Amino acid sequence: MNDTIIAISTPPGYGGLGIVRLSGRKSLSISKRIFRPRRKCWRDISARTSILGDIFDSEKKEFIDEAFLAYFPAPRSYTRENVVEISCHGSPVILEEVVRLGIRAGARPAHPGEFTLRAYLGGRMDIIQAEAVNDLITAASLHQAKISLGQLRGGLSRRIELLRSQVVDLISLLEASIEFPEEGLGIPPGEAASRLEKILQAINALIASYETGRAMTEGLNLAIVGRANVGKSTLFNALLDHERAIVSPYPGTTRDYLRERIKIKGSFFHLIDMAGLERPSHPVEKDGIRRSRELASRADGILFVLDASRNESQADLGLIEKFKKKRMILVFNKADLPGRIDRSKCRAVIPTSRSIGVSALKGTNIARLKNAIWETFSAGESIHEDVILHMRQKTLFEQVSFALEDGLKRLREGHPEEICAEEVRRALPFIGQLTGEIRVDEVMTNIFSRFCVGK
Ligand SMILES: Nc1nc2c(ncn2[C@@H]2O[C@H](COP(=O)(O)OP(=O)(O)OP(=O)(O)O)[C@@H](O)[C@H]2O)c(=O)[nH]1
Ligand SMILES: [Mg+2]
Repeated sequence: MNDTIIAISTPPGYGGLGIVRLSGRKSLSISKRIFRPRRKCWRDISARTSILGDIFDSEKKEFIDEAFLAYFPAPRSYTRENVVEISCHGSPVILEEVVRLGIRAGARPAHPGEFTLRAYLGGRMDIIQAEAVNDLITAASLHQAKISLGQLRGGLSRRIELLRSQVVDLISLLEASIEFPEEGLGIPPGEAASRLEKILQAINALIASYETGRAMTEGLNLAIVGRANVGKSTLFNALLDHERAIVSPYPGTTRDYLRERIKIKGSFFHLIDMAGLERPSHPVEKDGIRRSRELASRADGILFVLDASRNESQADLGLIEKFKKKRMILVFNKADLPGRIDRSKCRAVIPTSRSIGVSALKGTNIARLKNAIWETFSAGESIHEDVILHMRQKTLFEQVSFALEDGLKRLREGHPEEICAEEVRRALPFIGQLTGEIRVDEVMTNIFSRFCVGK
């Protein structure tokens, strides 16, 4: 923390501009050895305004580039230390030379994410906000960027703070019931239970939002399931918008599976086209079918395809039944042909699922299906800032939830307040780890190593 660090903060490659950043006590004095102001002298430099000058190699007595320099004195800077930003031309050769000169003048190369690490250690942001910085930079869509910006501004942190104060309040009320039972300072078990339930509801909603978060960052796996020849590969191609999979009138066309990514309104989905789940008529098919079953059972969701131009069979209904526990959309394909399937009979097997009629061949209703996919498997538009984007956060929220659930259980079983308070108290360290108030070094290293150098 005592070192002054330096790094190129713009992406590698050629660009109109390139920025070298320094942070630490000696940022300005190091800058003075490599930068010469044109008109103003150093004395006149005012905080957060740019001055024009030249990068100068004092050993070789050569100019390297023309540049602007801005000074952000502590604590009103990104890291809360003295920060200097030097905007040069966006040439990798120049930028690397500026860094080299800076190192020669006493700075040290920054590690990945070290500027943000310092912002966190300096108390400028908590760890949720630090994670959001990187999420914002790497956002896959404007929608995710908005969520990350909300978290960067402390939206999620405030919710966690509220959660902590609710938990702490509850613990003190439970403990007051133990110490001052006569004086009415405590809380009746019924009210404690209903408070816990409310807190749990909020936490569980956050945990559930991780699915949406994962859809935004990594993408969810959706298996296209159905019997042979119902049009799975045709649908796969229609959703991808190009002829990726082989389609033919003969059942058993697809044997190996195919996996391709699509993006719907900022969320990613990996579509998996696979062999039809049918009795195999060829030894190779047998293996394909075994793999299909495995993939379908591991998928995050299922597009179940039926041929609407034929009567539903027992095999169709049996298959839907088999994957009933999964989130699913029933797709009645071949809607361009006269319909023979009894849709309500199929829907009755899995009444909570959405269903939609499409023609994969003609492209009818594919846009509506995409929207249904987005609404069913990603949480759709209802979400704003409170989406969990990281497994780390989800796991900690789960630990908090377990502790509170145990507390609730004890309350309901009529255990003394003491025991309940003890269970609820177990949630606190996990809440502390969420915001980074309780620091686990390994976790910190993991978080900041995902950053680029210069951020
Ligand atoms: N009329 C009509 N025919 C379709 C439609 N979708 C697919 N087909 C036809 O149905 C036949 C089978 O299509 P595929 O996409 O290969 O079916 P599949 O489910 O992938 O079949 P397997 O890989 O063998 O399990 C082809 O002749 C397609 O042209 C549709 O919406 N309407
Ligand atoms: Mg196929």
